Amino acid sequence: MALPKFLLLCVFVLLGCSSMASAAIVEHTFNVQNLTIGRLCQQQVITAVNGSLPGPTIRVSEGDTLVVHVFNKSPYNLTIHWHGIFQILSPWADGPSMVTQCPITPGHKYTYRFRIINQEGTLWWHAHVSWLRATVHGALIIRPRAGQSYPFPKPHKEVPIVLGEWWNASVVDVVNQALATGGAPNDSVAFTINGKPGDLYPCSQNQTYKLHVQQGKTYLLRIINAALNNQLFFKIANHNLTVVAVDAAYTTPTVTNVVVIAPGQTTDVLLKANQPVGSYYMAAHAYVTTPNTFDNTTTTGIIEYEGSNSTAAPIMPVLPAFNDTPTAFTFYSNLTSLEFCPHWVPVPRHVNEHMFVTVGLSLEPCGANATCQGINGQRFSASMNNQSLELPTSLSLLQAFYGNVTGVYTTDFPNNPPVTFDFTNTNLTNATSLLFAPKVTKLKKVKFNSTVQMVLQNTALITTENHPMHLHGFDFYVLAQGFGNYNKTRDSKKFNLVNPQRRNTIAVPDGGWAVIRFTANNPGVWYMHCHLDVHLGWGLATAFVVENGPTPSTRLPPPPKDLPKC
Ligand SMILES: *[C@@H]1O[C@H](CO)[C@@H](O)[C@H](O)[C@H]1NC(C)=O
Ligand SMILES: *[C@@H]1O[C@H](CO)[C@@H](O)[C@H](O)[C@H]1NC(C)=O
Ligand SMILES: *[C@@H]1O[C@H](CO)[C@@H](O)[C@H](O)[C@H]1NC(C)=O
Ligand SMILES: *[C@@H]1O[C@H](CO)[C@@H](O)[C@H](O)[C@H]1NC(C)=O
Ligand SMILES: *[C@@H]1O[C@H](CO)[C@@H](O)[C@H](O)[C@H]1NC(C)=O
Ligand SMILES: *[C@@H]1O[C@H](CO)[C@@H](O)[C@H](O)[C@H]1NC(C)=O
Ligand SMILES: *[C@@H]1O[C@H](CO)[C@@H](O)[C@H](O)[C@H]1NC(C)=O
Ligand SMILES: *[C@@H]1O[C@H](CO)[C@@H](O)[C@H](O)[C@H]1NC(C)=O
Ligand SMILES: *[C@@H]1O[C@H](CO)[C@@H](O)[C@H](O)[C@H]1NC(C)=O
Ligand SMILES: *[C@@H]1O[C@H](CO)[C@@H](O)[C@H](O)[C@H]1NC(C)=O
Ligand SMILES: *[C@@H]1O[C@H](CO)[C@@H](O)[C@H](O)[C@H]1NC(C)=O
Ligand SMILES: *[C@@H]1O[C@H](CO)[C@@H](O)[C@H](O)[C@H]1NC(C)=O
Ligand SMILES: [Cu+2]
Repeated sequence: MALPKFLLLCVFVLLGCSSMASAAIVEHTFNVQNLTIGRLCQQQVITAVNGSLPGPTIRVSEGDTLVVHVFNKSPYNLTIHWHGIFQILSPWADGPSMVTQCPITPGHKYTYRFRIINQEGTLWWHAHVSWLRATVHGALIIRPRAGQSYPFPKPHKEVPIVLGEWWNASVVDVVNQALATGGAPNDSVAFTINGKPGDLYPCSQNQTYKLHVQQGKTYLLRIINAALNNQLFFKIANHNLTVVAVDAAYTTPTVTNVVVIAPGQTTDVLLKANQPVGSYYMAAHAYVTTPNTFDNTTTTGIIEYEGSNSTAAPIMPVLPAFNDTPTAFTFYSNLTSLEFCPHWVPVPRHVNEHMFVTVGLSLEPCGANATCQGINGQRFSASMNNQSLELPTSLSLLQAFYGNVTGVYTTDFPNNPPVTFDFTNTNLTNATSLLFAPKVTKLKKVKFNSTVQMVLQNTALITTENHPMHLHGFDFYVLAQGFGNYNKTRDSKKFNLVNPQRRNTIAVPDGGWAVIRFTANNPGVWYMHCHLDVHLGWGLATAFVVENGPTPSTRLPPPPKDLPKC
């Protein structure tokens, strides 16, 4: 890509003198309730917000305060997470069930209230209990505050592209059945673009997302992967895309013809309508490397140029093979952050906490009366450093931290795995002595403002797999990533300490590793977990307990009066 050199740094414009415009309070009401919708030749009852799938798009400007009144009129316990929001001194609004709050029980309400500062771009909101986020989700778009602009030419239009995953069943039933049997849950039957499967699926001709474009104009697509359990390749026939941001952090503009996106991640791309007038498919299917069965279907939407013959068949892109790890790795590893943009911060140089954390699948011993349909007659589990997280049931972790309540969690999450072995050697896939992970509630406690570096190392236990690891409350820098076992001497030389990509969710390479670094400058309890819901439910998670700082403005505030009780 032959971009002028200056474009590789942040170039932004201050327009006029209106940058002092006062921050607004943006208020929404979420009615969360049953919605019956027709998909794939049948009627299905789903849980949805305000009667739509995806739910409402929230638009704010950086500096605004967002207030969302959530009325749970669904039959399920519910919480909402504001994925990627820093929640500075507002951890009570973060949302993961039993981590920062007890769930909102059916018939009750809770108001999430928080200020959005020092971040802009595409984020999203979703349910954070059971598998409800499959249908309870939507875009959360943070624009630059008044008087500021994007570090790229203003697009003609901005379009959220929410990628989802569909079951012809209640998703709560699907996960509950898996948890009851100890086996893997049923695969989904479709992927969706803005709630619609697209015309490759039966009965879906009129359920195909369509984007009308004008030749010569540029569109900002804000792509969100809201799928539960699958990373996705996304492509538009005959068009290149320019990546300008990921996870609400600007990137060096990078031209690509394919996007790979993991659940939890967002990718902002510029689409230039520079092709002959016509219709072009956008399409997505899974990026999967495990030997298991998976949803191998393809979702489509249509880019239709003004003046095109809409009865002609759109041109279809050729998606990478499902297991095309080289393409995924090239895309993921080539991104860098755009230096000196608004909200950009230099990489912290001094590390206080060095952690080496294995991530992967595990087993839970088959209990006396349990059904055990995992492998080897046991139950599936998943773990970090061989600890499989079990959430409390009577008090959230954050309430326990705030109230000094003992017996809810311990702070002995280990900085290293209990055994060092050849982590990615597939000969050890079935090594019984390494497979079983205890069910515990071990968290990692860190001092306020300390800098944490974590090597995330995938294991080959049961199977290697690309796990998208998400951290609540903070963005981290991704210093390096690679395949095989991380080697400190060799791989620390590869660290990008100048302009590494900044994210809240990192897809740790299949059978490989990634090194992340962040400064824990916000007190609270911050969940860290795999964003494949199947693995989250199996315990691939822990949390950081970030202690209070020295001043009133660095201490955890009391909970809001309406915080749900267990
Ligand atoms: C919502 O849907 C569930 C599952 O189909 C059903 O059990 C429940 O009765 C419905 N609730 C309402 C209020 O319609
Ligand atoms: C969509 O198509 C189906 C048949 O495939 C039809 O039953 C349904 O009424 C159509 N819906 C709309 C909104 O046109
Ligand atoms: C896409 O980018 C590649 C590499 O820069 C270039 O060779 C190709 O012509 C571009 N395609 C379109 C449709 O612009
Ligand atoms: C990596 O990104 C840069 C722009 O930052 C681009 O010039 C280069 O072609 C990309 N390389 C690959 C292999 O995609
Ligand atoms: C998807 O999987 C099914 C069943 O395993 C198989 O019959 C079908 O050919 C596969 N489709 C694609 C596109 O790979
Ligand atoms: C539109 O496309 C259809 C199918 O390819 C063709 O039959 C028809 O003549 C076209 N109409 C125009 C106005 O080009
Ligand atoms: C297994 O079932 C028996 C009979 O219902 C019961 O007495 C026993 O407590 C159960 N054991 C466990 C571990 O649940
Ligand atoms: C928790 O303990 C800290 C330090 O001992 C103390 O300052 C704080 O007041 C206690 N909080 C509660 C709610 O008891
Ligand atoms: C796996 O085991 C086979 C046979 O025991 C051996 O030849 C091979 O070198 C092993 N692979 C690794 C990566 O250790
Ligand atoms: C591990 O065990 C499973 C059966 O439990 C078997 O299918 C698989 O081939 C084994 N894998 C290796 C690498 O030995
Ligand atoms: C956090 O640490 C940095 C240096 O690492 C320091 O500049 C900053 O003032 C500290 N912040 C607070 C609130 O203590
Ligand atoms: C819903 O939440 C309440 C309050 O925490 C809890 O008692 C109940 O067991 C939960 N129900 C389910 C199905 O998890
Ligand atoms: Cu995972």
